[in-house]
Amino acid sequence: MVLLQKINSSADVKNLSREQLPQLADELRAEILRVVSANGGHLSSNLGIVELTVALHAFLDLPNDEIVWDVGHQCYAHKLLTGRQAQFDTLRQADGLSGFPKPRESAADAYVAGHSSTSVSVAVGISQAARLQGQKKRVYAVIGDGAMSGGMVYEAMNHGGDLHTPFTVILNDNEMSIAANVGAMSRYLTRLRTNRRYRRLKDRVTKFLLKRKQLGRSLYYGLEHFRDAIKYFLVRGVFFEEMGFVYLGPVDGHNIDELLETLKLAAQIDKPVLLHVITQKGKGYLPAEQNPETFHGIGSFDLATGSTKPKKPSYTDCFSARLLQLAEQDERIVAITAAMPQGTGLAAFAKKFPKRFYDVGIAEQHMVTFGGALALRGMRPVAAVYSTFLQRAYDQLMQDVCLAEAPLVLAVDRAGIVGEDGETHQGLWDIAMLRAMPNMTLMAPRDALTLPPMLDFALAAFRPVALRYPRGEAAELAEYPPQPLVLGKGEVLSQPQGAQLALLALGDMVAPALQLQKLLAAQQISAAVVDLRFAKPLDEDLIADMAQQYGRLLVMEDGVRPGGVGEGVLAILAARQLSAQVELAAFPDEFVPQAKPQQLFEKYGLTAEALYERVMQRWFA
Ligand SMILES: Cc1ncc(C[n+]2csc(CCOP(=O)(O)OP(=O)(O)O)c2C)c(N)n1
Repeated sequence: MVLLQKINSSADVKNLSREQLPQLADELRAEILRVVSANGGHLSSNLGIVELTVALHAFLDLPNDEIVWDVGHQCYAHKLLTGRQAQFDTLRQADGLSGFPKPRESAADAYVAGHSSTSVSVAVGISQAARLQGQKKRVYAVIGDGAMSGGMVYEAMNHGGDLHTPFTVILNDNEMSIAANVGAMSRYLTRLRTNRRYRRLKDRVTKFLLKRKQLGRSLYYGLEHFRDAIKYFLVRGVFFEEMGFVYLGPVDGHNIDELLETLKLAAQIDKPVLLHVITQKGKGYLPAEQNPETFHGIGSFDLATGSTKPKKPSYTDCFSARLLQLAEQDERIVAITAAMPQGTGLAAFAKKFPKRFYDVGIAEQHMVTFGGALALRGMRPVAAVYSTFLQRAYDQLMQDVCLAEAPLVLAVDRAGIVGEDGETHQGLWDIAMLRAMPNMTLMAPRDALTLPPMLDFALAAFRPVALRYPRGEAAELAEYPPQPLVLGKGEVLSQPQGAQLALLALGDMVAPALQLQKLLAAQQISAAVVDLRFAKPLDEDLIADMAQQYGRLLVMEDGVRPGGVGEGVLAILAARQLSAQVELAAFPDEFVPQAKPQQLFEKYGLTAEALYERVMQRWFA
């Protein structure tokens, strides 16, 4: 790391000669590979954007100018160039460097990011603030072609293009979202990219017209193509131009000289600019180049071979397998993802039933309303989405699903603690969010065995139903096989004679509740255990019964306390004027930082051991 170790800020990058910049890029790549192979992280996106990051640091007047990274998962090289090399080994670990931009971590990070398609709005906001305060600065939103499938980008371009204040959108086009990119905009970008094809097409059509004099259908189509070819040849980026942006590019995003020239040109333009940069995801590491999707976000892996550790079956796998079985039996079943076919377990469905599978792009709002309409016209849509990204679609869920009474099934994956991706990715708000919605049903399986019957139930319920389950390995509580489901009814798993308290747990918290029961039993304290199964509607009668029988309730959930099932239990007791002592085991009203899931359960006192201490202290000291 001859050059990299001398770099503390972009001023140091500017001190390098142009000839040294490619070497700096190589060193950055090596460092990213070293740390991501150990810690896991967003590899492919970071490898692909190294030269662009170097060029930005070599050219911009940072930190006066500002870079807004969309999603932010591609900011590793930026972190390494802005005084964070010494901490880079702590990437994505507890108390370590975040895998995303974080202004609290460094002033070089312009804005928080993690959720897609916000960068243009942020750039418009920052550039307008500068204008209003009489400051001179240029703001650069760096956004991927995948993130360009998110609707917010067009709201922001519609607004920002009309304001005329100069700022630059750098479109980092690698033809990939996490999976292959989808949609009309993606096709349009391909047309811009393959501009040379149009030139050839124009030549071909001209020859065709000259050689053949006969008229008819083929000539008609020939003329159509000819007109398109001319249009795209002459007015590149016409869409962006119409939105008020000067379109520059496409530029080779791995050629630093070319990037620097174009950045210079862009900075001279006194209008919003869209600079189209072509990159390769995973660039420079063969396994990632060959398989950019697997290496998009990855756990630790063997650097020499690119191989990862085999994973144990997850809740996602369970969901995926059951949905396939159900779809074989019912042709009305349709699966929808917002750009995450692999992560949500829908890739197998897509392969088997391509006609009944939709990847809508990074468009959770559209996904929900689209799913609602499918559902109300006789299809059985299942939209699989990570809890954190479902937040995007709050209003669509409320209006276009719950109010519309659309029987959409939501498979809410990565619900609860997500871990190393940190604050932006924890799935801690879906319970509170969905519990507030009339007509919604929210269920949570306790293990791999109870997930399939819940999915069956959800599809048969003919109402809006969400099924939430966490990231990672699924518990398997073979001692407690699934019991028939009844809407809004919990299940008493264990009710020993003379129990002194009841543990009411939701979903993945049932396993620790059973563990806690054992820890208490070792002290001759016997506890009943209830799997709530439904977070909405809550089983009011069962909860009231438990309160009356035992007088002490511990409510366990892996979501935030405000609006959670614990508060729901308190509301039921208040409404029925029952007095019981209630302990709420939930995440507090705060953003939960990055760490391994187990570390976070320990930190927030939500392991069986920590709850044992809490129960003993409060009730049995
Ligand atoms: C609202 C939202 N939905 C889904 C995601 C998950 N996600 C993270 S990165 C990504 C793909 C981004 O593709 P692109 O913008 O092209 O960047 P690249 O990784 O290809 O550089 C997706 C879908 C997200 N971050 N935010």
